[in-house]
Parts: sequence; C-alpha cells; structure tokens
Amino acid sequence: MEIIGEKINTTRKEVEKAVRERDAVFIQDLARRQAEGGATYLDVNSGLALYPEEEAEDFAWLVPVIQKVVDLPLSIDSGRSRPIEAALKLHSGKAMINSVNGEPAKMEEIFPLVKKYGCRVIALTSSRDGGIPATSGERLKIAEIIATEAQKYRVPLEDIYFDPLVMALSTQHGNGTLFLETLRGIKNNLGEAKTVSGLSNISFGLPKRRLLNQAFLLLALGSGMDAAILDPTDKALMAMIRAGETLMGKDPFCAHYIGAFREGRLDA
Ligand code: THG
Repeated sequence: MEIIGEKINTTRKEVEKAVRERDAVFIQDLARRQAEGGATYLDVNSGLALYPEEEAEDFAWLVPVIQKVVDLPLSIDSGRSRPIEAALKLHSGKAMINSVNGEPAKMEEIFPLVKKYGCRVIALTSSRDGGIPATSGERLKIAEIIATEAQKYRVPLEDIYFDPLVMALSTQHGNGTLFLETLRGIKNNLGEAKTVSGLSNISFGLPKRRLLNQAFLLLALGSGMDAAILDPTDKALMAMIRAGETLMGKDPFCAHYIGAFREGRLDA
C-alpha cells in the first residue's frame, strides 16, 4: 500500500517553527526519516499560513527543499488552489493533491490542476462546507458524483484516492464500521478507484491510541484500503502493515516480509 508520511505538517509546533524560520535541516531530517521508515509519499501541509500568498511561498520553499534529499513524490495538503499550483510547478514526479471534495466549485478548481500536472488526487466524501453525511450510502453517493465529474476532465479513476473520512469512535461507537462500509462500497462500486485514510482520528479521546490505530489499519487493509496517511517512523505500525500486506496476498513469496525481517524492520 502507499504510505503517506504525515509529519511535515504545520499543525505540529516544531514544523510550524521550522517553516517560519526556513530551517531546511529540520525539514530535510523529517523527510529522510520518513523515507527510511518506508514512506512512498510525503504529505506536506502549511495550512497555518494565514494568506494564500504566504502558503504559496511556503510550498515554493518546502517542495524543492524536501525533494533535494528524498526521491519521493509529495502529497500537497491544502484547501487552496493557488498554493497547490505553486507546489505543483516545482514538483518532480507524480504528485498527489490533498484534497478535493464533492463541492462543485472545489471540483472546478482542483480537477483542471490534476489533469494539467498529471497527478493523483485525494477526494474527501464530503460536500459543501465540509459537510460529512452520516451514512455510508450518502458518502458513496458523493464519491459517485466526484467520479462522474472527474470523467469530464478525463482524470482516470485509478488516480483518485477516496477518503471515507474516519471519525472518532469515542463520539459514536459505530464510526469504525461506518468507515469500513464506505470503504468497501467504494471498492465494490467504483472500479479502479483507490481509497485512503488518516489513522489518528479513529482513536481520539480513547486510551492506548496507538493500539486502536494499529487495529484499525489492519481492518482497513483487510477491506482493501490502498493508502494511509500515518507516521512511517512508527516501527510497530510499519511492522503491522508489512504483516498485513503479506496476509492479504500482496507479497509474492512473502519476499517483502522476509526482507523486512532481515533489515530488522519487524521489531517494534
Ligand atoms: N485525510 C486526509 N488528509 C489529512 C488527514 C486525513 N491530513 C491531515 C491529517 N488527516 C493527517 N496528518 C496528520 C499530521 C500530524 C498528526 C496527525 C495527522 C499528528 N499526530 C500526533 C498528535 O496530534 O498528537 C502527533 C503530534 C506530533 O508528532 O507532534 O501530529 O485524515 N486526506
């Protein structure tokens, strides 16, 4: 599965400071450590920037600084199209835009960029103002609307990673099953479409969050999830992914599993 490293995000205080001070060494260290942990994408978020111009400048600094030290594509995590394009202009490889949703104005802004830069895109199953429906059926309907709209821009379904939007178990005990139902619905109804999720929301407000995150990851992997936004420097979590992929038949001759063992990557 695609492992999207989450650590370069200005909601984290040290990252906010490093971006503000243009501390390339700090950012490059985060990039390297995530790559070494097994990331296949790095999420980059500078959403604390107040103005779009500021966010665009942050991306214009971050993208080359990161890609100078790791040979990985980036997931450009932003709600604004101008900063996203500023990042894409400087990006090498197949970037991912994080994200579009079912809002018509948003799709009109983002899909032309996906087409122009030939990238992948994360599509949240939410509509206007981030409204997230309470049932998997309604979320699936939004995913279908997004898939139909993407066709108009000739964006291939296989480049769209639908995010069913996981919410805290502590607020609704059915939020885990709601997520898994939506995930399976997307995989069953939308052909080549991919799926993705962040992990940490599921466990919000509960003890032993890492335990829940690991169990959740495994259930999602078992339901066909294609990508996850997580901390690739978390060795226990990464070991769980390697085991899960092998158990799901995605590892011919268990070669990756055995290789990971030899590299000492299965020890938490
Ligand atoms: N879906 C999509 N995009 C997303 C999310 C998602 N982007 C943001 C978020 N969720 C994923 N990224 C992060 C980044 C950092 C942290 C969590 C998720 C994080 N977690 C710990 C904390 O908050 O306590 C660790 C703090 C730290 O290390 O400083 O920071 O779901 N499409």
